Amino acid sequence: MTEPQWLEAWSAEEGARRVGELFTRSFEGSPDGVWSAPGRVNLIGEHTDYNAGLCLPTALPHRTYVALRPREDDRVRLVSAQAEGVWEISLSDVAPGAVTGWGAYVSGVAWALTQAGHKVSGFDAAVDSCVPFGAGLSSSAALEAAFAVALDAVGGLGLATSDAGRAELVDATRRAENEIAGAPTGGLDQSASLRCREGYALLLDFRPGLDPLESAVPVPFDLEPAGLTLLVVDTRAEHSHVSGEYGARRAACERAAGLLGLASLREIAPTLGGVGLDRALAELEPHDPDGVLRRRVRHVVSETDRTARFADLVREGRAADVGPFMLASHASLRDDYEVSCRELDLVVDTAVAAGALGARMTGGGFGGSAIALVRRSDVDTVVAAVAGAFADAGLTAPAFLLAPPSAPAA
Ligand code: GAF
Repeated sequence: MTEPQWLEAWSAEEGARRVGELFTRSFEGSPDGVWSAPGRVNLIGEHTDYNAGLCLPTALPHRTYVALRPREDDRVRLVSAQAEGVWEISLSDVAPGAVTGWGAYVSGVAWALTQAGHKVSGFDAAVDSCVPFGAGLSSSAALEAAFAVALDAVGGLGLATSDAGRAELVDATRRAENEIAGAPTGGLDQSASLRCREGYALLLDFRPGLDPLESAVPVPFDLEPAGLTLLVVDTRAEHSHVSGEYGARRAACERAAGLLGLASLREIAPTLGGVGLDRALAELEPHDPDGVLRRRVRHVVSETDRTARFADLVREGRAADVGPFMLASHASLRDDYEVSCRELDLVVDTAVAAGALGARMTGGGFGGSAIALVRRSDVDTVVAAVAGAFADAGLTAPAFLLAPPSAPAA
């Protein structure tokens, strides 16, 4: 069998060298600076962000790098090591529905900052990334967040220097993705890329109106003392959130909340003293002949509960005990939310059979990546078992990453 493929993160120096050279080859002169932002893994709390629920991501060591120089006019010119040619637009032409291609994620950030009242000029920029693309590890959010901190710095906006300011940058990057790139995502990925901290997971609470201290609470996440590690498996089954399935899940949740007369499904959470789950499911029954709405609701409500309990265990230094919550999350996403796929299920089943303490899909699903909590001494065994299972099933070979909780956009 061929050797398993590991995706290593670049050092900051390598990332800066790559985009610096690409900038100089593509545009005259040098960039004003280099900025970068990480992809993320979500430990638990999936499809809860757009339901005002809880999520618990960490930032990856894998980052997207941007070398940028502002311009006098409002022209944007972009090159990427991952794309052909120069992507160009004038900022005055950026509007919902008017932009196509990967530059939508970038020009959308400039547009959203302008909408929020900031002055943003045009720019030339070069991009390169070691965040695997289309792998459910937030390569889009890493791109948006790297540009958010770059435009913040060259425009002297001063937002990236405080967590409250970073929360504003999250809003801008989320609007870029929703309104300009057209992906109806919920803000988890942008929050993780801009607000996570090295050595910590971030307990995100998406109830509207919370102040920054309440909406993102860092939770120390150090697996070393327990002899554990977090293994990420990129299944190579590509996914996209611009496609209809993600939007359909979101629409079903909004419909269920509307039928129940609630602002969001979070109000069902037992811990908030809102309506109980059983009562909500009974109320939905007459509107839900095939049971789909009730399954979606059951996932969302139980997932926020699992996330709170997972975070409590981590706070108590009991990360070795979170495995059952990971497995329950995966089962709920597979059976009730129906966003898993054959490749993700194969990783989870194989990793657990080979000794992982827990495993689950991470991110939006329909492809992408899974995570496994593994004793350090078992990593090679689990990796070999997963690679072998993919080969036996005739699937494209997966790739593997290690995910120590890393630093945010800077
Ligand atoms: C994707 C989305 F971008 C997030 O907003 C979130 O909904 C996630 O899927 C599922 O938890 O990553």
